[in-house]
Amino acid sequence: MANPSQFGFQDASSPIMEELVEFHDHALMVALAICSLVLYLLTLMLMEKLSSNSVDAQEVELVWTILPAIVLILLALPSLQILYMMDEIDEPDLTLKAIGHQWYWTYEYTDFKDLSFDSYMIPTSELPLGHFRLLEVDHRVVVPMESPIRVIITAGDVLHSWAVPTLGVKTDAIPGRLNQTSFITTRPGIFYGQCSEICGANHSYMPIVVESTPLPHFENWSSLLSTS
Ligand SMILES: [Cu+2]
Repeated sequence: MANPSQFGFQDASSPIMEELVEFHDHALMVALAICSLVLYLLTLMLMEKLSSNSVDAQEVELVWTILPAIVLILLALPSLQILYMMDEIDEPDLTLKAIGHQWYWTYEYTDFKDLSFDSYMIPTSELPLGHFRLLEVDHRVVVPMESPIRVIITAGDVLHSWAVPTLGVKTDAIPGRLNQTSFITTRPGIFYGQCSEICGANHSYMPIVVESTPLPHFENWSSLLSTS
């Protein structure tokens, strides 16, 4: 989860998020190079005496047309690559259905034991010491780690958005429409997210908690849940 006054992304817990963090760093390096060049030219212009002997400068015009084009290609290509990678969903081990409601999430494991439960935020007054305010829920989404998970996302009333930053997932939940996304968790852990579409008065009070566990733990959890 995010630290107070954190500067940058959370550590990646899925391959897609690793790519996204890398792309973010790459884009920032391009921006740094551009800023340095512009700053250098600005100082140069302030230092030098102004002259206007460059009325006809074909070469420099050619350079400052082609160079930005190359920079744009350097940004667009990796961006498109990640976009298509995020779109790819092949052979998921598990399909999870997330339904946004005012103001809680309902989860259904429709292809696995037909599990279904609601996930409400734990109010601050009932929060155990050391737990995270506005982030903990009564029923976490438990998924097996290192398995491809498909998430089908929809809403029961208004627009919501199912987002878990450390997994690189953010998909709108739209009433009457099924949106699809997927992720693989690379390590066991508890990953926090929040509804990311302004959905009403209690928009801040419908967090998402994904718990990634080894497969035997997941099977334990699911058999406990299906018997209760
Ligand atoms: Cu919402």
